[in-house]
Amino acid sequence: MKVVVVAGGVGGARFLLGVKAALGLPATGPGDSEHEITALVNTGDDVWMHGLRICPDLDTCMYTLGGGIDTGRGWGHAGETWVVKEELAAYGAEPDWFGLGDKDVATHLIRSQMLRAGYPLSAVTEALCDRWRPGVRLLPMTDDRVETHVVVDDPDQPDQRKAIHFQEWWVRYRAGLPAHSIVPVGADEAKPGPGVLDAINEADAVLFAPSNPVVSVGTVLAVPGVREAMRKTAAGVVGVSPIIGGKAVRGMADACLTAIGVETSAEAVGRHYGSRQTSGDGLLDGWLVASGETVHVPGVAVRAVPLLMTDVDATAAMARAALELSGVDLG
Ligand code: FO1
Repeated sequence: MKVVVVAGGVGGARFLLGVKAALGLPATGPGDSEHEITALVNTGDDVWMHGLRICPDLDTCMYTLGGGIDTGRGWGHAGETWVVKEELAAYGAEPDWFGLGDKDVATHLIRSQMLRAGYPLSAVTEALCDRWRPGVRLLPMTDDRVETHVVVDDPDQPDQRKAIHFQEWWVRYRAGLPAHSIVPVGADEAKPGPGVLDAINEADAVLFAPSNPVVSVGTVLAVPGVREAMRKTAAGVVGVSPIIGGKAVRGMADACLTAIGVETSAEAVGRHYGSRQTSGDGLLDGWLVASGETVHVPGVAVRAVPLLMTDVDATAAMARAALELSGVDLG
């Protein structure tokens, strides 16, 4: 079976563990030849820091699916140390608010070296995955540079606005500065990465992970050509709500939804993605919401199931429900 999952960082990676388990694969480690799971991963969070190219969502998926993630944080290596970060701070090197782990630095050194040698991000990701064996094909949404920026009131000059990189808004300010707008800079000129459109066209099912609908799923959908392929594919397209009981499960999806004028509710996000059948630009055939919620999205089949990814079994049940709602036969 060919399953495509649109994913961001922590939520997307955890969901992918469940998709593997739902298809009878071990959650971490290599897959098998019977199933092909492809993750279309957001690269709008990517950032140059200290001369290194950091790709948080790709790395979070790679480490999580490869069994190397720090499960408490949800990002970065297990058993991480921070000596390089401390040494950089001792030099007064900015930024000092970003957690650059020593083991993580090796990943960024390999990636930065390959990028500087002219390899596209997709080839770099493939090379890194040779080591981590995630059992899922991790495809950057694009090989072109797209970086999400957030327009906020300038903390130093309150009557001025400024655009800061998503990572600064997310990590330094914990999304605490109200976002006037969120812009995936470069998206309009970006081309889908190698394999992205083919994966969507050839899929048996396309799932939106319960990732941030704005800065993760939304950014992948902002790459020209991706939405059109989603609307055209023969696969059923099903999303999983990242909002339960009117609250974002983790991260700051609410701050992002507010920035684009969407209410923080499963119903509003479902309507935001829209119906593929009955609207001109909608994408969903199905929408998975949390048990007990009554959600109506015109033109979209809604199902309520437990949505907390408390462990792999719970996530596998969610993934199975999403796959069934997409119309595939899990046997
Ligand atoms: N998130 C934080 O909240 N604090 C950090 O210091 C931090 C460092 C970091 C380093 C590498 C990496 O791959 C991810 C990192 N993240 C950190 C997570 C990251 O900012 C977010 O997970 C994604 O950008 C949003 O999905």
